Amino acid sequence: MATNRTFTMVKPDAVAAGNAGAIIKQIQEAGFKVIAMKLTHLTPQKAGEFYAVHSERPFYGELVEFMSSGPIVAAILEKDNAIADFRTLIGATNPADAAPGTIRALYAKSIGENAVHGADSDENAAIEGNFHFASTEMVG
Ligand code: 3AN
Repeated sequence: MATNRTFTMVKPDAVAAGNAGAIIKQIQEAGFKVIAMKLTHLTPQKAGEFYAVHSERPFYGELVEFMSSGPIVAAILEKDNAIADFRTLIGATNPADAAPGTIRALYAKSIGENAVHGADSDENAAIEGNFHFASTEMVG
């Protein structure tokens, strides 16, 4: 079923490299409307909570450390077919496998430091958006 909203984070590697503006521009040019957005710095506790679903994976500690290592830009985005279209726009998790022109192909350094997050389902987009934003911080 077509979904209307997704959730993204521009990760610490891309913010530190000064690429947040270019990434947000590419997202908007692909037809996504920004419903909520903030620059924030996750504590290790908050990053651990956000990625709790991955707590059994071998890279969990590394992921939490990385995601709390510097500021991120969190956003809720709206577009027809938002979940699938956004994952196409960002490319594969491993930038070595990401299609040319995708955000990860352009800006990601590695499978761990991969520039952007994109929600993988309607349900997770709502959970993740509500994790970062109060309803008063969302427009539309
Ligand atoms: P995606 O972000 O494409 O949905 P997931 O959900 O499999 O990918 O992984 C969540 C995050 O965990 C990734 N964005 C990446 O930062 C990190 N990650 C995934 N696989 C690895 C790995 N093999 N080594 C280090 N970090 C990883």
